[in-house]
Amino acid sequence: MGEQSVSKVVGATLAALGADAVFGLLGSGNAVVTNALVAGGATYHAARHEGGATAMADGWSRASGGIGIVSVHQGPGLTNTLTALAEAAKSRTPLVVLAGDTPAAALRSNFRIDQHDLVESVGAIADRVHGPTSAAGDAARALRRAQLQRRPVVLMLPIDVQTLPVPESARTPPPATALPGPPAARADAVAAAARLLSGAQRPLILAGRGAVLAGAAGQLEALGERTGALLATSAVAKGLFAGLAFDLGISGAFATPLAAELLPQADVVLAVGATLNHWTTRHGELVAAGAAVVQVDVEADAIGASHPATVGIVGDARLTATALLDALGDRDGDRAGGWRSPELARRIASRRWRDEPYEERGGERYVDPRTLSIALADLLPGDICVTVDSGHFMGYPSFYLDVPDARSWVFVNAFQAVGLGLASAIGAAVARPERITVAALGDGGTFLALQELETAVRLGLRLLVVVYDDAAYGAEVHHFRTLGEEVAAAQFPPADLAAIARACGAAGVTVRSTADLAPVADWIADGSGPLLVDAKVDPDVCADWLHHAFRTG
Ligand SMILES: Cc1ncc(C[n+]2csc(CCOP(=O)(O)OP(=O)(O)O)c2C)c(N)n1
Repeated sequence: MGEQSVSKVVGATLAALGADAVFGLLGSGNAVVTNALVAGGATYHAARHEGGATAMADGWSRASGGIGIVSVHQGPGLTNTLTALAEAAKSRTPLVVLAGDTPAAALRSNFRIDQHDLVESVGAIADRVHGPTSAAGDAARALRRAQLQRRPVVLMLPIDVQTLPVPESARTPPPATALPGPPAARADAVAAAARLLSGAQRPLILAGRGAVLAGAAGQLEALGERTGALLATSAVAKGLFAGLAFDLGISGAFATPLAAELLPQADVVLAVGATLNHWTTRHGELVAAGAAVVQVDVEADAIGASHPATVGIVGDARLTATALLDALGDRDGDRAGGWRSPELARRIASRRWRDEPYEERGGERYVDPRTLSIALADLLPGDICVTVDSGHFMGYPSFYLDVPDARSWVFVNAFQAVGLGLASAIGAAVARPERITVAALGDGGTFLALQELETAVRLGLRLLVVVYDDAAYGAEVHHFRTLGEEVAAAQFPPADLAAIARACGAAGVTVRSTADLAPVADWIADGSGPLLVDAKVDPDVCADWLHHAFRTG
């Protein structure tokens, strides 16, 4: 074997440990490590902006369950990742971000910033490659920390250290000690929760991102059957209970009227990997004041942080659900209680969002965003992935587009940053190239990420970009209008996004009525590469859910 530099050993180590998809933007500070990853068997996907690369790795990780790898240049290469990095940190997405760094002694380098404090300030873990003898172990540690702590780890690679030769004896990481398993719940807390659940008349299981990350769907479904509980998810965990008769869908601002009626009737709420924040509870309204709340979370800090918990269980969602099943088994034999009934199942099935009447808006110039979404849902196959950006429009895909499971729902809104949806969708599409990925965006979010249309085309992805185009930052317009503020600064002249898509090499279609969707049906049947649907929606339609969102307190 020829001489191996630190960069080569870091890339080779990550590849050997299973690094799969790498998203990045090349500079001198990350070129060698990236090439070493590829030489080791990983696949590199070039983005057009480091923020895009990071959001792609986030979307890829959410859809695949793997650890996403990002590769960026030092200084500006890293600062460009920050918004997407904050989203990934808040969403607990495991990523390893390889970032060049200025040499410790290069005090006057243009690229110099405090990279460590920068990334820690947005919730990522800062780590570094220390030198030739530790390089392999440093790389292995970054992967391990990302996996264990469910967060992005930024591994700094100082460019002077990168080129140092690694002695033969240090080219492989020290043997891995087995990863500690996820935390198991305390038996007394499980017993207390089981007592509450077995005494419940109307139990509810409310699952969040923690349940998705832990892969707890099956255990929670069994727990629902065992206790007669109704099921619901936070917005980010949509799809976890897809297809189940007693799934109420999303709890929170996006809850159906029937869900909003039933959720506050629960007398015991089992919140699993869901922090019961003001989005999920509609500022507390969806949890009855007298309801007992059992909260399960891997982090002790999360217990009771947003909503008081009667019983707190620090533990992994899947393991805790299994422990609860065991505890309930001992207590109750085969008797299932709860409020499940064929009649309730029928009501739930007949009161989905698409069954709720609305007054059609649109006319010659505009398509009603609800009608558009329902029509798209009817055209699309069942096995799709949906990614949702941030903005007023985001209720529509959340209401009307169904996904087969929670890993097919990429809801990038933990940081509430507009503009991450397109790149996240690209990452999700890379993870599952055989099926259609829908990127639901506003026009504002589309313009913030436009350069990645070229990436989607270059990668030949089956991506349906649906732009709810109201020629405005609609969420801001609707909010400030009610406050009597001037809104012109948030409004724009019409833009031909379909033409912009075509200029990037994608297909593009402008939609003002469902009749304009014929090319979309053709593309779904046998299209290749991305299609952008520029749906001109009425800028004056304001969704009810926005009133919940903008309430303070
Ligand atoms: C990066 C970022 N910039 C600004 C905001 C403030 N903001 C919240 S919603 C919104 C409008 C988004 O517009 P668009 O994507 O067109 O969706 P719409 O609200 O019109 O449906 C803006 C600018 C934000 N959340 N994130």
